[in-house]
Amino acid sequence: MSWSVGAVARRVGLPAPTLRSWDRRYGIGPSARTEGNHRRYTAADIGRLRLMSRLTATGVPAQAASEVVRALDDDAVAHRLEADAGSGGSGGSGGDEAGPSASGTADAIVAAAAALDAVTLASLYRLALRQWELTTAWREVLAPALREIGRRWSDGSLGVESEHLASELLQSELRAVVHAHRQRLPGPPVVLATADNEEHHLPLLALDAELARRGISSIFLGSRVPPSAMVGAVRRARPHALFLWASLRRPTSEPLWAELCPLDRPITVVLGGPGWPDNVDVPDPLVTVQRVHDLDSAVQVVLDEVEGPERSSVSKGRVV
Ligand code: B12
Repeated sequence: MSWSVGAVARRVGLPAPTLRSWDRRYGIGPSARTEGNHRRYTAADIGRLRLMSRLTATGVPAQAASEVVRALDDDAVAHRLEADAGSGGSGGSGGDEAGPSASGTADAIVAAAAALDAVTLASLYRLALRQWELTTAWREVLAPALREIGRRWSDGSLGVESEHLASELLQSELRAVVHAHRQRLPGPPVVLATADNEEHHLPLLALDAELARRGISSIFLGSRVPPSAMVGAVRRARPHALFLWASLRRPTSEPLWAELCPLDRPITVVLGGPGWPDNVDVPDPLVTVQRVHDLDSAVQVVLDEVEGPERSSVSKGRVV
């Protein structure tokens, strides 16, 4: 079954000239024409128009939106529309009435990464960071998209170049948040670093961005930080806390503690990421180790450290 442009315009609530223009300019059009060259839209074509309409309604430029829509197959478009309908036909978790769903935005990010579409990717990241609180955007959109990109890379359906592009552009957007809020503040900061063998640092950057937004100063050392440099920074900056990220599994005998200890003053070491073992014993009573499992709790632990927390439930030198 297929429909004329006028009938489709009424169904999707868009003017017929817009539909013709999307077809001519962006290739989002009907898959068939009559013998007289009139447009005939199928149900799948209409699904694409609806998705295009939702993306453009939330501020994604038409060109970028069309590239996302074209990168998805019919099933992915239908899945994305169903997910939106299931979440009330609009924003999903955290979205507004007219906005896209979190899962749909994550799908679009993965599709744009697969298509190596830098413009769309950057628009989608900005859209997510504008539409949701940063921690919600990370939890509901960005981290799920990254996990899916990682999954597709490991099953061979997506090249590592897509993973690099997705992470490079996300770094730029998160750094823009940091720069927009960075200010010189009194008091010892928080030092953020990854383990020495670790290139993954996007979660660390997300934490840095959220701390900057909340007016907490930090020293962001980034990835692959040699233990001696990390310890040098801790001794000089005298931070409230040291946050360490590890995506990759850490060695059974952790070399970091030998460098860090002994210390001359108490410090809380906050460990995040799947690379850390469940039980960590740091051989120094001045070190309190806290293990966190998501961005929200990482922010909370750092805030507690900076603002003078109730620490009675925390025992020294052990994971809490
Ligand atoms: C982006 C990425 C890269 C980028 C990193 C760019 C950068 N500057 O960060 C590049 C391309 C450089 C890269 C390189 C590599 N990568 Co990589 N990468 C990823 C990817 C897609 C996202 C990483 C990320 O940011 N994850 C963070 C969040 C999104 O995911 P998560 O850790 O699973 O989140 C869990 C928790 O940590 C928590 N959480 C989520 N967010 C936050 C935030 C905070 C603050 C806290 C506390 C908790 C928290 O919730 C989740 C549930 O438990 C992951 C896929 C994945 N699943 O993570 C692979 C992944 C981590 N990479 C992997 C691999 C194997 C590599 C390489 C070894 C590949 C290679 N052969 O070269 C190298 C490693 C180089 C090195 N020495 O570090 C594997 C790791 C497998 C393993 N456990 O050992 C993964 C899991 C991909 C896969 N499915 O196999 N990678």
